[in-house]
Amino acid sequence: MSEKRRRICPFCEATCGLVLTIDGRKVTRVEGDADDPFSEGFICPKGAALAQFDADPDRLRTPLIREGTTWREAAWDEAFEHIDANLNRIVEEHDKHALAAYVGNPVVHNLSLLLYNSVLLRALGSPNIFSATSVDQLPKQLVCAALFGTGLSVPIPDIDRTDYLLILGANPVESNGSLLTAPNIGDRLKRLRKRGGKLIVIDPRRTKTARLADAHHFIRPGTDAHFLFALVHTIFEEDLANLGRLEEHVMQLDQVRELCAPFTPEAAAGRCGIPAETIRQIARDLATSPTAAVYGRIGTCTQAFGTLASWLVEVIHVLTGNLDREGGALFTLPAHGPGNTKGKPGSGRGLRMGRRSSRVRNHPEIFGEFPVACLAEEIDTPGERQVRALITVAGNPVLSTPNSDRLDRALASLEFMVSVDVYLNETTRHANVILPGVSSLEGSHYDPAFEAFAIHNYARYSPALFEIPEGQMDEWEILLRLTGILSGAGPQSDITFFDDLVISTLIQRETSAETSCIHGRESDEILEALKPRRGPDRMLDFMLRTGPYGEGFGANPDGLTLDKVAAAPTGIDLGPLKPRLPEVLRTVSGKVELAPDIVTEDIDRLVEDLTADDNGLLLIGRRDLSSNNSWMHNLPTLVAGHARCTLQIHPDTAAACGVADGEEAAVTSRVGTVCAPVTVTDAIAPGVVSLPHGWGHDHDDLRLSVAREHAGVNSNILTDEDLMDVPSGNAVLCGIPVTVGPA
Ligand SMILES: Nc1nc2c(c(=O)[nH]1)N[C@H]1C(S)=C(S)[C@@H](COP(=O)(O)OP(=O)(O)OC[C@H]3O[C@@H](n4cnc5c(=O)[nH]c(N)nc54)[C@H](O)[C@@H]3O)O[C@H]1N2
Ligand SMILES: Nc1nc2c(c(=O)[nH]1)N[C@H]1C(S)=C(S)[C@@H](COP(=O)(O)OP(=O)(O)OC[C@H]3O[C@@H](n4cnc5c(=O)[nH]c(N)nc54)[C@H](O)[C@@H]3O)O[C@H]1N2
Ligand code: SF4
Ligand SMILES: [Mo]
Repeated sequence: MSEKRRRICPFCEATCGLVLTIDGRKVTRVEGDADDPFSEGFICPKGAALAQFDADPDRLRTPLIREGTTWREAAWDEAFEHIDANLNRIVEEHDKHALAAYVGNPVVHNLSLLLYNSVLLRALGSPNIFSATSVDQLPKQLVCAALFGTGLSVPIPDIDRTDYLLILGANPVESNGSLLTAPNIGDRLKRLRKRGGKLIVIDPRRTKTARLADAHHFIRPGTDAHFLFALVHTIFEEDLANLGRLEEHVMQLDQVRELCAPFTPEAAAGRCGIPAETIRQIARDLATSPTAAVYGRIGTCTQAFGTLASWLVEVIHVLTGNLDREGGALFTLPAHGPGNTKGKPGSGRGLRMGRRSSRVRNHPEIFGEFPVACLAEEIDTPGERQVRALITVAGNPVLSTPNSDRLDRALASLEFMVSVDVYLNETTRHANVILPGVSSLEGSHYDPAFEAFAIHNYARYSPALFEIPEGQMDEWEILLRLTGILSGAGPQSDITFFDDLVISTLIQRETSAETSCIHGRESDEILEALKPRRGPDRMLDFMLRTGPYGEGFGANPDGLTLDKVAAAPTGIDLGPLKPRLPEVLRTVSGKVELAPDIVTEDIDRLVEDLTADDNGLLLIGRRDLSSNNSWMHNLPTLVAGHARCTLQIHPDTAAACGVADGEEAAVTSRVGTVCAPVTVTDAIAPGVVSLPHGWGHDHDDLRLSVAREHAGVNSNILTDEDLMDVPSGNAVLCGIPVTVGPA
């Protein structure tokens, strides 16, 4: 007897609603949920492959302990005892500085990991915390924290209502959007144009998104900040700035006016390759359209001027009056109540960084982390406080971070490594113990992170579809067992004790906060009201009940609880985004601090770059609808058909380099060389080559039988750990100098 069950797709930020047909423990069909008002029935090949992931025989289900070059299945208790003995030995011989952690992207897509990861990291007791954030959105979050007070206060382009959308360095038709949860985005962009809106795309490739646009312009990789500064220059020069109601909420406008002086459209054009007259026209259109928004993502973040480019996006929103305006870019008000809904509305502590620095490169901490481009050197540079043990949680840094050959060697040299992961892959092969997560269908699902970046306020929950199989462990429990080990409670620590401690701490924080709806209440009473839930569901229920729409444990009886959200088949619609200024701000001044030092101090470097003499070949990446970073290549339908890991190159550039379509080319950077088959196409700018990341599954010792047949090459063998966006330390992954020739 088969039945249909609804489920939110866990794979990407679009969070599509799916309908799964299940027969016993088996998923027999996956479809888009036509009744989901948010995703409108949309599904992509990855969502459709959810059944394959669930059933993948290579997906790990038992802890593995490595003995030399072979792996042995182990009982959970033995695995934790092994970890306890080794981590404690290392901490005794050195101290907690010898420990490090790397947290990967799927943590944000997994409720258990998202809510309990910070508990583990606190218990680590070491400053050596790294994550995929610093090969991704860190510059944007840094800018938002500096301007608006928290790293989660990211203005979301209001694509369903805007009249003019400028997209740079993002290809949402292929990636389905990031820091922009807008399922079925291709149709949304088509509707934007149908209602008379304009779409402009700036990208070194003519992408699927560019093909939907009114205009597409090639840009020299890494020069978006020049282009955007020239837009700002034009807006001031032509007296087009019009802040409207923002005027009273914004400071340091005059500083921005002065800083943009060198960036005339002519000067920028020479560097970015977009004609000065085009730059002027885009500036005028942005300023004079009834509403407009700018969306910059991976291409504008993972580049040499990622912070400046991300900053200029927000400066343009401010100058054109589009920040916090319907049709412009607005702040969400998500149900789970993140930092910019807590504390005193309108002001706060603002951005704090640099409380510590990394040992080798002396890079300041941001949001409690060091840049992952510094991870290998922390392991392979001898000395006091050298990293000797690593915990990875849902991360594959060997394929996703710069100079991965060096990191691969560094991981092999560790004294001990633990991975919480679902595959034996390029990174986890270096672990001494792998602790397997469950299938995502065996846990409940909610997207606190992506609801905070959505174009509409929504609350959607999926209960676990299947029970956790005998002999497996939910990941929050795995993380609490590791927390026990790191806090000295031993390998057998009582999960319930730690879980109660975590929730009690959260409750106490709320009951003692003056602005909370449960201020002054007894903690025990709140704890009692959360029964019988435990783990992530209890935490989520608490967050929803104390969030901006929450029931407040009786204070607002019509408000949200997890029960209410769970009872709504396609979630609860909390309405379109609305203006939130000045309430959303958590800056010290209580204003939008438009020209913070951390940003403006980097402008000299950009001015210098304005006249840089750079004609060499530059490497960028790209994404494919059927792939997801490094870890979905073991699902047969996603690797079927044409090879995806090819080197795209313009015909003129190919001729100059002596390579031809279908042939192998050698690509060389300062740090490495890879060989990949060539795709010649005029959809990429001359002087630029593109290779997707996340491939290179060609080691003998991986348990990825399908991926190994479609190995591809690892583009991060070419990316360079010395190239960073200076203010944030984010890795440069777009615009790597390379040479190309026949293999
Ligand atoms: N050159 C280049 N490099 C890039 C990028 C680029 O554009 N160009 N993009 C960067 C970006 S944006 C990102 S986010 C990073 C991603 O970098 P990572 O997060 O390091 O890599 P992923 O490929 O997402 O690998 C995720 C890991 O989590 C495991 N996993 C998957 N699901 C689960 C689960 O439910 N539980 C557990 N425990 N494990 C799970 C997978 O097996 C895999 O080992 O890559 C970055 N690297
Ligand atoms: N199918 C699929 N979906 C995904 C992922 C995936 O791997 N596959 N990964 C997920 C993750 S972790 C993330 S962070 C998001 C990322 O989502 P997006 O930001 O949309 O990522 P990309 O598709 O890589 O698009 C980046 C674009 O920037 C362009 N570009 C490169 N360099 C520059 C530059 O210097 N300037 C400009 N203007 N453009 C440049 C590239 O050509 C590319 O088209 O996607 C998520 N969704
Ligand atoms: S776009 Fe695809 S992978 Fe992303 S949520 Fe929707 S179905 Fe899942
Ligand atoms: Mo990402």
